[in-house]
Amino acid sequence: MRKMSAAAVGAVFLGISLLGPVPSASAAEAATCYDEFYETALAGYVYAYDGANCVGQLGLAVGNDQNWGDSGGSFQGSDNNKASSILNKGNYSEVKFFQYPTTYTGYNPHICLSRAEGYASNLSDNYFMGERAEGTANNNISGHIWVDRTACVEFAT
Ligand SMILES: [Ca+2]
Ligand SMILES: [Ca+2]
Repeated sequence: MRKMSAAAVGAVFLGISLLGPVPSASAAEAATCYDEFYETALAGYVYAYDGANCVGQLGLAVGNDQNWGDSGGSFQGSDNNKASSILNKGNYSEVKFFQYPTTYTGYNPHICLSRAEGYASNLSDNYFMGERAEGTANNNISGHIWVDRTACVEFAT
């Protein structure tokens, strides 16, 4: 059900896009993750935000949170399927974000964010596994773990 609602949001977004492109000037005027947040982010943590450009912090985590929809860990309840921008200032190199909680035993697409990349300011143009058919990571992340670089197939940019 929750994935249906994410798809509905995407459909609305596509509808808006048909009316005309959103002026890129509005994005240029907005703060970026770097300007506003990366410099002051705590070393060792991964952050997630409800809005683009690191606006509307959902939470931050020094460790793993394998289910963003449960009542434990750094991300809980309504944090599930809500992240629209992410930031990695961790001491480990990569954070692997999953479409479903990691306890899910079926196919679970992911996207990774490296410390070197630092942040992804708008997940709406980042697709799980780098494949458009997998769907955008925007409002669709349900868990994360810290991993070695070799554990990732696709990286957010
Ligand atoms: Ca969001
Ligand atoms: Ca959690």
